Amino acid sequence: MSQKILEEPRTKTKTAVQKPPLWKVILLNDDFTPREFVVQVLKAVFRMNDSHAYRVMMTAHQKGACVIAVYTKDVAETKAEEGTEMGKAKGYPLYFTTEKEE
Ligand code: TYC
Repeated sequence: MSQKILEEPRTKTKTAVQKPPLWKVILLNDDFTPREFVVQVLKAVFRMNDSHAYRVMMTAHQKGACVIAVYTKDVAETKAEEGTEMGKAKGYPLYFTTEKEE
């Protein structure tokens, strides 16, 4: 009959679970993009409802910029590009940027 010998591992490995770093998407104000269009883009790209989109737009309008949300790097960059491109397609200087969250 075979017998299994159970041995304690001699070393223990601690595996630290790394959270992926998050990136902020930031909306920048400009003097030309119509407010209503900014709201439309926020709803389409960032899945915001009317009142949330309006509040974010007004914060950027009054303060110069507004953090919209945080995502993994790829998603943040893709969404920022999508929003910026929607403005560009209409000839507006609407601009979304990304920044690593510390
Ligand atoms: N400032 C713009 C206007 O007065 C509206 C606007 C708001 C544009 C927020 C960009 O991120 C922005 N028409």
